[in-house]
Amino acid sequence: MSWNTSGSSDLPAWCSAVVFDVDGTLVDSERDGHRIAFNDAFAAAGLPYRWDAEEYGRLLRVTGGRRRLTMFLEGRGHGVGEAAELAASLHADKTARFRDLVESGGVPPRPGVRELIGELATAGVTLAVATTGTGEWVRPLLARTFDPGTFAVVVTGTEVPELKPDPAVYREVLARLDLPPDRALAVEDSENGLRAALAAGLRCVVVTNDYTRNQDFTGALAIHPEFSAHDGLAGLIG
Ligand code: XBP
Ligand code: MG
Repeated sequence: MSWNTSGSSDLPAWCSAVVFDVDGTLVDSERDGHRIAFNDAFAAAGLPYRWDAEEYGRLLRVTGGRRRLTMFLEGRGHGVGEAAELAASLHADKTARFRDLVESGGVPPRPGVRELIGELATAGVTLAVATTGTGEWVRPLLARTFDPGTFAVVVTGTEVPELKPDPAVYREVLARLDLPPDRALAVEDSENGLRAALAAGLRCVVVTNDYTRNQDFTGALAIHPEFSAHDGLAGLIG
């Protein structure tokens, strides 16, 4: 595998690879995507729970849909074992529903993302994905949103033992790229994602959204409110 050792004119020489988060970063998927699928799964199971947009924002502090469900159900008085079992079946149904939404084109990229990815690819930067999301919907989402072969490596929450803020997913990406952490830049939208990237030794740029705007991004290389606010590749870093 060969690396961009000289750097592009707009990116520093250390930046051989850019590793993107998915939820909230490549796509605005939470409030009008995952949340709706969770609520439809509750309804289909005959459960009275519904997550409004505000409550879902608080629940997002727990990464991973299945973990989020388990914690919520335990908080609603379901016993530990029962909550875990119910969370597993609800999450399987939710995943199928969200995958259907992805396949119908209902989860578009954030504005400016496709342009940025195109610029990075043209500059010879290796691209990868590190997400907590489930492989069953992540891979079809990437396939329908980006050109084939855009990402050299994709690691999902299905393939790692611990989810963000644990660094496992970033470590796995670096291992598969055979790249040291100081040669890669992470792009994240949340504090949990930033912590995961930093703990794995990557530099990290944060592009916030409505759910994450007020989180603590201490340690980020740069913080932006949107992708379209960037001035090309250099604007992403600085
Ligand atoms: C994303 C998540 C995921 C999604 C739902 O975090 O935590 O759980 O909310 O997807 P990040 P799944 O953007 O930091 O990777 O239901 O497939 O987990
Ligand atoms: Mg995210």
